[in-house]
Amino acid sequence: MTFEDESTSPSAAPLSTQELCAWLKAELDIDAQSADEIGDGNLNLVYRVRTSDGSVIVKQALPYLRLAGEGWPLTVDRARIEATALSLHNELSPGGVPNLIHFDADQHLIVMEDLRDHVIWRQTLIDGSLPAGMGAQVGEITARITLGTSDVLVPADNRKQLLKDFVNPELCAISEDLVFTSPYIDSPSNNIDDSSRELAERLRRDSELFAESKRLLWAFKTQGEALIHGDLHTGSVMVTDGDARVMDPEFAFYGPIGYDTGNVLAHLAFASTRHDLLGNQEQVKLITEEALTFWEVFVETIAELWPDSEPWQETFLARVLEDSASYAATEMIRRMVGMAQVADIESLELPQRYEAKQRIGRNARWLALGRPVRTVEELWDRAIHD
Ligand code: SR1
Ligand code: MG
Repeated sequence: MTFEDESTSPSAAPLSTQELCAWLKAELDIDAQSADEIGDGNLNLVYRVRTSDGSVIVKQALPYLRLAGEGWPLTVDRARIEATALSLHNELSPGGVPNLIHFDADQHLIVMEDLRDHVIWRQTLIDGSLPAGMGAQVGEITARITLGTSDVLVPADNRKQLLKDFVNPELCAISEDLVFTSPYIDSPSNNIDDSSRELAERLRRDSELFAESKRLLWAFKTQGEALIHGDLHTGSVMVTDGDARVMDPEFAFYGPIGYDTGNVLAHLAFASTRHDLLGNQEQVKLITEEALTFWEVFVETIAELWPDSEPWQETFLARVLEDSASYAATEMIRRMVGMAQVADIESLELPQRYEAKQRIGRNARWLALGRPVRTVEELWDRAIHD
């Protein structure tokens, strides 16, 4: 399903909760009784709306970044991208994402299923309540939505239409800047404190790493392999016993598949590093299992979907694995010194927070500049090395 963004003058004002309930009743015949803003993301407002028989989630995109306010304008087209991606992801990986109930192009509102029994995967990784098997599910979903939108499985004219539908320049520009550029320069968007100052200064002098990051930026901009999620971290996944759902695909665009897989592995490495520094070896073991099965099931699912007429599956997987190492590295670095840091590390006290950032910085450099990885075990060992 595709959606047109028909609006001409995006509203800068959030709907009040009363206006939102009235709108849901009038437009969608949803018996909305009350609404609370529950979002803690960087981009949008998110409401839980109680109805007579349950609840729904409503996400509103305003023409600026929630994190920064009106001083950082941002296209509301991100709501169309997210709704279109959710709908397509649900076709490619049924039950792998929240159900889309409605998209409104005028209000830039997405109404979707409320996953009330689920919690953010990152939270469970931090507090040790991690349900088993989530890595495997995310591996399968990632394989289905990437290979399923790639030229390997989609006829050329359909794929070209998808490429057009998912041109996402403003959100890509955020990643191009925050992931591949700012961490290596003295940028006002960086977030440096006593735990990261040394690392940030070292990064600014590291011309070899900067050159590699620039090479990866070029690949990020030019390798339109598949419709990738574009922000696939452990905060973009909701989990409960036996069920994982990938959400928030507003950064989706045609890019390198290894960007998604590398992001998942980087964020699992954050959680593992946290627990290692806190002496929770049992958690390190569980997270390692999640990381390795994420990749294993990603590979199995690719093998299951791969057509016999394409005799280069091994080359494809070797390339995605190498790219995963590279993009895990850029993600590890940007979350240590750049904007939008991660609770896995930020909630550590000093000196562990300092040690975590030093370690993650070293490991990222090894992932990016060491000889190419050949196995996921090798990738993971480098990502969590102490
Ligand atoms: C300016 S938005 C900051 C970050 O939040 C999103 O989750 C993306 O990771 C983005 O880079
Ligand atoms: Mg997000």
